[in-house]
Amino acid sequence: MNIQSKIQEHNLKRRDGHRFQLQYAAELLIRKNIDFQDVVNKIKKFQIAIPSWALGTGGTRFGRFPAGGEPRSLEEKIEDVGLLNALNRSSDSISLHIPWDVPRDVPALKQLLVAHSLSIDSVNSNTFQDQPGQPLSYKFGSLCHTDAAVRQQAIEHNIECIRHGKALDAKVLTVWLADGSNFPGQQHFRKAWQNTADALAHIYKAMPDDWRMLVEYKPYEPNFYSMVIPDWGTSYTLCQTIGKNAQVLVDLGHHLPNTNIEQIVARLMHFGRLGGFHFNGSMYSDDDLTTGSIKPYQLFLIFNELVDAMTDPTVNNPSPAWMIDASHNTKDPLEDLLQSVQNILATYAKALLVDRAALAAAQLSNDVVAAEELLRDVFAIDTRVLVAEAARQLDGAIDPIGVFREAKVRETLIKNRGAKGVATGL
Ligand SMILES: [Mn+2]
Repeated sequence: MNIQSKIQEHNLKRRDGHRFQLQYAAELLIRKNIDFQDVVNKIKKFQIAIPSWALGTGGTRFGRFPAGGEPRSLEEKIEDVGLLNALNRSSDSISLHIPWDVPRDVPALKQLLVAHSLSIDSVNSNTFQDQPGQPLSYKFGSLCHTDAAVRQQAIEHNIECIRHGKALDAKVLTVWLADGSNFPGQQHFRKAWQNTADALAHIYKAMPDDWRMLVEYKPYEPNFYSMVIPDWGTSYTLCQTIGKNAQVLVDLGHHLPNTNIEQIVARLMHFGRLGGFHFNGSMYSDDDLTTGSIKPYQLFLIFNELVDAMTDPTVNNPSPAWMIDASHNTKDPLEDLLQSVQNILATYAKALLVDRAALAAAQLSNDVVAAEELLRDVFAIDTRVLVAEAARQLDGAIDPIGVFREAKVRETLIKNRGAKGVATGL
């Protein structure tokens, strides 16, 4: 299938409707003294990594209903992300999970990445499962384990991840630990923290100087009494202990209900330690739904803080790594990812439209209503046309899901790969 000709054909069909909406948006921005093309250029630059594990159908512990045509190898995962990127021009990299995505033929993979204009963004270690043939079990933890031999095995696994990542020119190691306890008294909290800090420091030393280690937190699950890294504060203290290239990773689903995530984001950027972001949507906690599907206003408030810090020259925070971390058990995984990216970019675009000088003035004079109205006004603007225009200018699709369906992508994938395939690692 030649997706590029399908995109052109489709854009031509939608040209008039797109121009009509674009004209209105451009006029609106002129009235707000905002340079339209400047906003579009910023959207074009905002690239969101796709995780290899989100390309297949996810399951719950009750069941799994495959979409069919799922990628059976790392090569096929690269092809799927290449397709997404051709459609939306905003997903130019992939996050790998080791050992699910251990690269076999590195030169061939590199060629395939170049052919699809993709790169490897990060490698994610996995010490939350036992792998076949693994000598020691992670049942009672990995980097925090009471037994030094288990900790050593987990350290070596992370170093192996760095090795695979180096071979494919990645620059980020993401560490999420399932370590914790299920019952009171089970774990010595202070010793568990110290073991984890010492082990992370070991792994950090094995990392090249231009790499970053992202330390993810999560309040509960799979352990339900305590997690060793339950919150951003614990991640932050670990990162401070390890070194400047260790930074906190915020996963939107890794918070207790009603947590003020936008404030966490602001704090971390103020301290220069927001290293990365895992986008997803949630109703309760780690639901891994489509980004922006349940609480779009919260996503906007988060982006408002991100943009505020990113445009403030006094903030010294490295450019965060943007990634999706979601799972889809009812939607077509590729359509879900296209929706997620569109929601992320449209929300980012809204945050770019906030009048920061007026907001600062309203805050300074404690004009609560004026400050809130500045945000509400921008939130109500439909910015999807700006996202579509950014994609169009880069030869992507005005309506990526529309092309995906018109080109019968899923049907073709099922024909080529089979209906029952299960994406590796899932
Ligand atoms: Mn995550």
